[in-house]
Amino acid sequence: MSHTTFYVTTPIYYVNGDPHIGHAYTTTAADAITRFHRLAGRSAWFLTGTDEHGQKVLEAARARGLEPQAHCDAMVERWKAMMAELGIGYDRFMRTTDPDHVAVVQGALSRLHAAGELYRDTYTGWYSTAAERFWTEKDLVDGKCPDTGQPVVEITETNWFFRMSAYRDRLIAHIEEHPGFIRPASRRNEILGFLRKELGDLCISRPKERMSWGIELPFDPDFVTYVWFDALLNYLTGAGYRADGNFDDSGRWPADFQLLGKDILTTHAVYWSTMLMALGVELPRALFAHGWWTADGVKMSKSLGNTIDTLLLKEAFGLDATRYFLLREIAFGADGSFSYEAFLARYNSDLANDFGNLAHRGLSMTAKWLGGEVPPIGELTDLEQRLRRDATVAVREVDLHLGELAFQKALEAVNALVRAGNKYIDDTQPWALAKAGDDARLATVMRHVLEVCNVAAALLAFVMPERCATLLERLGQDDVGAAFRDVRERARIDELPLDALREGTPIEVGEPLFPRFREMPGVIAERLEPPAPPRPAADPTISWEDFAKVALRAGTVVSAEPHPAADRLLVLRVDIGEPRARQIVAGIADRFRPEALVGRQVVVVANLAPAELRGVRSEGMLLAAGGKAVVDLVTVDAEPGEIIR
Ligand code: ME8
Repeated sequence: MSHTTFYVTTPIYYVNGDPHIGHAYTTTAADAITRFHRLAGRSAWFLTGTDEHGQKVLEAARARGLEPQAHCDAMVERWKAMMAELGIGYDRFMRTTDPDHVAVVQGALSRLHAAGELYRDTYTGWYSTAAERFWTEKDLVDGKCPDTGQPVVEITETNWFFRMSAYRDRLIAHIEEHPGFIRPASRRNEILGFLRKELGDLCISRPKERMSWGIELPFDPDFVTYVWFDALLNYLTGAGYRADGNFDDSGRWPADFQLLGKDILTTHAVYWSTMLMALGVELPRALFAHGWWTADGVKMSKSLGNTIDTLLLKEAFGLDATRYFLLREIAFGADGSFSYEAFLARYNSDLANDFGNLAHRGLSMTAKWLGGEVPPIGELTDLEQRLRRDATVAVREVDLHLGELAFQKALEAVNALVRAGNKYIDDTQPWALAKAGDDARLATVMRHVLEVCNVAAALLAFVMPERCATLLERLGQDDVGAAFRDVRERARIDELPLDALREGTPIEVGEPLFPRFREMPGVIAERLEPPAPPRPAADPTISWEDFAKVALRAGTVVSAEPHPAADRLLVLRVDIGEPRARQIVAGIADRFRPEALVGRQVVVVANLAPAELRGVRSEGMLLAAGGKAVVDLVTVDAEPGEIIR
């Protein structure tokens, strides 16, 4: 079977609570990249869904006094509603309780059992319900689950195990030979480090007497399948893999991109990959682990209840702006802290002032002075030549960055073109041309403005499907895909993307696409606290030479733990691109839990003289916002060691 369809997946979400911005984030990213490929004319398939078995969901059902299936049926509607509200065009919404998936899981288990990949054993370990997994004693942090910080219980029981350890060397080799397999690159070393330490076998069952909400093991009816083993296989069910181990002819597998939060990279990179190896199925082309949306430096999560409701954002700012913000605000791969103020600022700058303004200026001036039709192009000056080059660059950059799922950079590239379009209006002053009666030049200028709108709308449609379709329609383009392909084709073969509109086509002005917000929309303002007190007076100035003495470097936190002797301090190890990670003692324990910091990209003052802080050596300092009380750490999306100025 050959791979013919671009296939992208999101994690399947636990139905133990309501969806929030984190789930909306991964799902929107997957939707956007799928739309991009579809607009480009490629066959694409997008899988998302819900993870319904296991203890966590069972407990949520009990808490509501419902049978688990009834609980799941009700919760799934909320998840589907969130996705519908965000314009998510999935091809299948997988539920792990779907009969075809249950058959795939049981088929896979039977084959692994027959092949000797599974064995029965008695085992003692620390079980975390929150993470749905066992930990060894040494994994625990302060006696709690290292992933979630929640309590664990010691359990001894007989279970079925998968010989995962046998695949360790093969997996290490695969990761080393396929640099694009684990992305972004910074995460690859994390997984390799994990694998090089030690890899045990994986417990893949739960005794029914303790937890019966799961898929029964086909060869031992006393057990159900471990929720992760069941859940990961959903990606194969969605790819047309059948219970007998063969694929249908849809050509989806291997997946092009499997998107996930960095919290579940190990389960994917290690459990999933080794499961596939044991099943004799090719590994996906890329696992992309994105960062976390945080609140006050802590990951937003259902269990902590510190989440943002994406539907509120949509209600206040609209569907397109919400999708745009999610993908534009933070680099896909890095963490980012959410604030409504940042949302408002981003909306007003990129969408109201730049994109919306360009469209409104272009359409209304053409209606006012040129009879409301796409005008002809006359002689070109350097200004038009430059704009044409800018447009070609924007199209190419979007393509390039999306190959790496660098949504932020792709959107920045379009925004640069939009800003160039607005500057072009300022430079050419169409109002002066109209006044002087220079119709030929006015036509050329307005045509270029409309053409920039066309390119920007075509390029942004994968993120902002509604408003971009509206803008294209106003320009006389009723097929978004055709407009998109035309612009790309023109950029590819060096025919200029600014000659795409048809002269004489009527245009329509309409209402502004992104009206400016002078203040926070009411539905959000009601939830916010009173404004912070004004900032202190200006700081004294220093010379450039003084500033240049400070060596700032990008770093990644590789470990974090409480200081042995001071509650306010944490002891971090930070990779700043040197052979050995720096040990840095930071007074941030009031603000951050240690486990929330691992993987975080920070800025380090690298040439600060080392000091002992309450008996622990500190070899540098992290940059943070906030005076006495730390509000957030300064974050940077760059490789460890990168110079910061
Ligand atoms: O882990 N920031 O489900 P889950 C960014 N069922 N993304 C976030 C986020 C945040 N603060 N919070 C959640 C599970 N996410 C398993 C997966 S897959 C075979 C099984 C997103 O409901 C992110 O994609 O806990 C993360 O990986 C996922 O939601 C976890 O969802």
